[in-house]
Amino acid sequence: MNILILGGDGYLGWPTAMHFSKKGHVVTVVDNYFRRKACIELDVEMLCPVPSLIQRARLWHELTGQEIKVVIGDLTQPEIMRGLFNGTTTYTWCVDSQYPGPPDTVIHYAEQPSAPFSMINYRYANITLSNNLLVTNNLMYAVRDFCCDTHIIKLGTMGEYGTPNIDIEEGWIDIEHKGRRDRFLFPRQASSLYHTTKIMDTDLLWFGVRMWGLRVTDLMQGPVYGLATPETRIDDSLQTIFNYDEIFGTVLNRFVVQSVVGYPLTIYGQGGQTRGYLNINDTLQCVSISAEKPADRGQMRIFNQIMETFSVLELAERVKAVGHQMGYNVQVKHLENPRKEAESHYYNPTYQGLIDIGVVPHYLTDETIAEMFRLVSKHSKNIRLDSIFKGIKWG
Ligand code: USQ
Repeated sequence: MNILILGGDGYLGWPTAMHFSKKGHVVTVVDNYFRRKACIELDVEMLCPVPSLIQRARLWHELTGQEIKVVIGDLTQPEIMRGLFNGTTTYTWCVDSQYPGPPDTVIHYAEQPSAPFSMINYRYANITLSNNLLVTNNLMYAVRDFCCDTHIIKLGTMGEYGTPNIDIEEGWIDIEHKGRRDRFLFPRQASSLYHTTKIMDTDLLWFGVRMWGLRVTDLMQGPVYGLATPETRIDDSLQTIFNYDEIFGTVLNRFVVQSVVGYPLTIYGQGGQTRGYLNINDTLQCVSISAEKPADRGQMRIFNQIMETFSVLELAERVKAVGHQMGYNVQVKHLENPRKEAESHYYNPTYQGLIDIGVVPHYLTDETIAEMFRLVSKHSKNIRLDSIFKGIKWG
């Protein structure tokens, strides 16, 4: 397949690019280094310095003989997006500069992915809104105008649903009202501006499916954990961007880093907040199988991309237990919750669709947590305590 990955420099984008490239697909990645620039602006750092996208693509080629074409560009500019579909793109780095044709599959990660970032103030809210909606709209129109058959795989988020007091279905719900029945998108009610943009993305693409018969898979992903995939293990310089700070770090990754440096685990409020989680390797599996088994033309296929659910307290207990076995003195601390969210709630999402198409879950084992400890501890000298908790208030 000819695969285009939007947001190819990120935590998930780069491992996804290597995953598809290793399987022999033609891969192009696009990124504007948003995350790297935002980390500098907000004075937070990644666990370790990661070579640029071009340097990693060059190394990947040296080590494997496979090419990942790189475009450094801002996809909110329609011309940059459209060039990838009509053959007028200029590669920033590649081995073979011949255009491989319009993509069979586009994997869309090119979004501002942090809920706390979106809640800092109106400026960061605007960056989130304009980036996420313009990139999605530019993608939708490029596909509509140049290759309606391209399969769009968009990363959505479980946070679109919020924490309703009813079971969460996979994207759709049948409603009977005054004796008549119809099928609708499951009610969404986000608790951050970032999550709200993801709802709007879903609405945009659903519009494109109804209007122009596009082919879309929307993956409602929960928080991801982990640092290593088979391809990042090939060489230290191929590792992925890994954040542990309050803005870009996700909770389990943060807890492992906190344990390694003896920082009490930052449980926000009561810790009863329950979410669906998945290993970074399962993100690759879900995206990969979705690409191999695409949605039909005119179908908006929605999967809940999680493998199991945990409360924050349960995660903290799991990390603490493994840390103690490994000789770390892990403490936990309940902090006043900087976010506005339910701390004790019903949560029962359905997540069968991806398993039905062939995904085999990697569950969170003690060994998985222990491996995270081992990988993080290699870089413990880089960990900055001051970026672990800044207390960005949402209320
Ligand atoms: N939490 C803590 N302590 C921390 C960090 C987080 O108690 O130090 C709590 C949060 O309050 C929240 C839960 O852990 O209740 C998850 O927080 P998170 O920061 O891991 O995840 P979230 O902000 O929801 O966002 C992340 C990704 C986002 C993705 C989302 C999936 O950054 O891109 O869309 O997970 S989901 O949460 O299902 O919406």
